[in-house]
Amino acid sequence: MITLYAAMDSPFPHRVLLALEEAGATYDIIWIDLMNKEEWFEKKVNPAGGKVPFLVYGGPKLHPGEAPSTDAVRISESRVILEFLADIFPAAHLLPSDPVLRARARRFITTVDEKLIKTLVGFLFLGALLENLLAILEELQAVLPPTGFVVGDWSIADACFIPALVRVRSWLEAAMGNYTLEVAKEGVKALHSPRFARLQKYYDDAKARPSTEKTWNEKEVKLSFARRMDRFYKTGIVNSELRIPVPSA
Ligand SMILES: N[C@@H](CCC(=O)N[C@@H](CS)C(=O)NCC(=O)O)C(=O)O
Repeated sequence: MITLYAAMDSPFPHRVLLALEEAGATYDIIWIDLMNKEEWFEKKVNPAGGKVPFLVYGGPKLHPGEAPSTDAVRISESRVILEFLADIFPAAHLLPSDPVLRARARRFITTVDEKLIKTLVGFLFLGALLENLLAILEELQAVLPPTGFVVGDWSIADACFIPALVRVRSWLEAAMGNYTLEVAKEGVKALHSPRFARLQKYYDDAKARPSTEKTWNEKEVKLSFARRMDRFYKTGIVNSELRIPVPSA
């Protein structure tokens, strides 16, 4: 029995959903509304910050409001969960067997986490320059092989990258975030330009993948993100760890 606690607009649980689909796993999802988080989630399920994703492995079927059984395995942090899934579903090859490719996949994930995610938050909420975001995407593009996914075959490195990439494209196209319409247009134009030709192909391949088709609910993600931006403009809350003075209109 696998249960994933997830939230719609967050790219982190999306990583795990992709890997579960790629593994052909049978699993339950319990959706957490981060804009209106119910107490039970932090109290009974994930006391370490009440963050998603959170995975429960083993134990009986879970319902919202219930605590997982104490003998079930409980794991937080998307990257750790992805490695766990790679271990328990070896036939799915979520990580390649070649140590060099495994190292490359993990290095790529580190760049996504340490650079792309941070820059994306800065761009969406805090006025960071579009060019900063484009520069990181270019850096990631530069290590992609000529064809295929991050290390050739699909791996957990793609699970980490695809949720951020599809969101960047979608949010820029809809000009969602704390930046001007002109900046949004500039971003869309750049991503379709020859500068990002390899990334465009990667994006097309990622979008065509059944795991992405099944898990990328663009309409719902946009609705959820709109609520998040609304909260930001009213309260200055960027995420559970960062709050700034209420931004001026
Ligand atoms: N490093 C964590 C990040 C997870 C994370 O930050 N999740 C956010 C959603 S984007 C969350 O659950 N925040 C709790 C809240 O907003 O209350 C991971 O990779 O799983």
